[in-house]
Amino acid sequence: VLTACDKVNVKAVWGKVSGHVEDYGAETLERMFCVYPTTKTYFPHFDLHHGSAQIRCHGKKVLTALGEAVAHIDDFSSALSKLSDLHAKNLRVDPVNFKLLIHCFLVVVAIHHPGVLTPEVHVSVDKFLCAVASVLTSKYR
Ligand code: ZNH
Repeated sequence: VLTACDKVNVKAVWGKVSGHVEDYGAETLERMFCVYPTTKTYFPHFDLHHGSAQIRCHGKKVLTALGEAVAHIDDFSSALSKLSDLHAKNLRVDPVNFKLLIHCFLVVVAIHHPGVLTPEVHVSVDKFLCAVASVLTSKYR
């Protein structure tokens, strides 16, 4: 459960991210595909080379969706309901992959904003992202 303090921390971090959703989204995906190559199996139809327009576009979509969740932080499961249906019914992404994406995103934030992810803030953002992932994987069965 996110505390009031977690919510403040998540919103503060999002304030740093929101102006860079395409860049940070693309970096997150590129890092995930490089470090955890099995994640590439979900994107056989994508050009996965550095600078790929498809990666940039998809990265922007993913981070924009996270931004929606931040904007509705008190009720993000309804805000993400359609996306949850899509991941459960069409995409069927193995839940382990969400951890990998979350990790890569945190690394990208830490690189661009050293000092922002204090241990306390890191915990809050990780809690939030894990909660989002559990919504996106909640309709699998
Ligand atoms: Zn996902 C899609 C979000 C995770 C895989 N996604 C998607 C989209 C979005 C998202 C927004 C778009 C939709 C439409 O179009 O409508 N994701 C997301 C988020 C997350 C995720 C927020 C976390 C947190 N995913 C994920 C993972 C994976 C994935 C982990 C694997 C690895 N997705 C995916 C795919 C798709 C998507 C494959 C489809 C793409 C295309 O375009 O085709």
